[in-house]
Amino acid sequence: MLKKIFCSLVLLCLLSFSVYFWYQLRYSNVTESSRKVLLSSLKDSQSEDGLIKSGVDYRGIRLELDLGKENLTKENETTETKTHELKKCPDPSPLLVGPLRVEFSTPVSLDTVRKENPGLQEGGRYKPHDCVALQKVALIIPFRLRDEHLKFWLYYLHPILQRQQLDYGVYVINQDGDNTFNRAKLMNIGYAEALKEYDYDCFVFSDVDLIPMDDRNTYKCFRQPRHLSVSMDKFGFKLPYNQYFGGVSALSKEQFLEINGFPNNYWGWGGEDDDIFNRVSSRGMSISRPDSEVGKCRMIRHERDKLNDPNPQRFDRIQRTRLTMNTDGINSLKYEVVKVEKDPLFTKITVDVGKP
Ligand code: UDH
Ligand code: NGS
Repeated sequence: MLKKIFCSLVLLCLLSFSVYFWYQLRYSNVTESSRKVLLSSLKDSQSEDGLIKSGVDYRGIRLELDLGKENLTKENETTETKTHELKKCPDPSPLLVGPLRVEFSTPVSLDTVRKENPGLQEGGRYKPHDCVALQKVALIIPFRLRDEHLKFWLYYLHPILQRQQLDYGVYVINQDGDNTFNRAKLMNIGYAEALKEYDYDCFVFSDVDLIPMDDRNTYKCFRQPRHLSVSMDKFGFKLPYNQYFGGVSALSKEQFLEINGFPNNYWGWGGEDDDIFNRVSSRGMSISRPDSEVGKCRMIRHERDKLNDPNPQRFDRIQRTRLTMNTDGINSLKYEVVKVEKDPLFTKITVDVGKP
């Protein structure tokens, strides 16, 4: 009898232990895997003071994770621990100096620019060492046959962007062949290609011949789409017209997607920037701008480019933005990458954009 009771007790104990272990194993796996799914499915979004990840978790509950504080999964622990120790970079950056002297009389060489910017990583990438940048910014330059201008752009902009403490990359989107130039389509391509490389949350689109004259004009994104080249020397340091959105502009990923990116069918000079302005205002957004002192910039003087004659269709097209913007944009973008070149100062992506 005693033996029977003893045996039943042992069996009961074994059973409870196995139930306990099974429960532990299952519970910890579910938590771990749900967290992984959650982290990878959350979308980036921007807050006033930096970046948060937000979305809906596996239970359908809305979450906002500040990645600066969030404990990440084990495989990320080693790389992320370093980031955890760093604080967010202050806003504005304490490294800014204000007004800058900008002139183009002495040519610069790429070698000099490379030597003067030893902190860059292959492809024109940079991030501050002692703090976590507030934004990850892709700088997109529509380009064809403007190598002299590009040297000045890199010479002036790299030190400025580093003082602005941005986590950034420079993408020169070079139109291949000798068809008519298409600035807006090249900028769409820049957006798509940069995102293949890094999780950028802000896109600054800059003409290659425009240089800011004050480093307080931060090349980052704001709550509203930003126009940065507001006070150009060639327009007497004034806006040529209120709706002007050409030269240099900055849109967050969300803002860019909200307007379906830029038009792909403006071939030749003019109007594509007005179309982008129309897209922004038709979505109820406004344009944010620095004041005319901080927004001063110089344009490198040049002749009209070949294969970029004024587009005779531009006036008709800008009348129809609201009708065309949902079907012509980042959702209809088609192109082919011909070549990708990595220089220490920039990533050059040569593309076939097709023809009109
Ligand atoms: N771009 C090129 N190559 C070209 C054409 C344009 O790289 O062949 C790029 C470049 O980044 C340029 C931008 O596209 O800054 C805008 O070019 P644009 O021609 O629309 O504007 P930009 O202000 O010149 O450079 C306007 C015509 C100037 C005529 C001056 C006559 N004295
Ligand atoms: C407007 C153009 C814009 C252009 C702006 C400034 O007239 O695309 O002039 O040009 N719009 C149309 O033609 C519809 S600029 O003086 O920089 O060459 O950006």
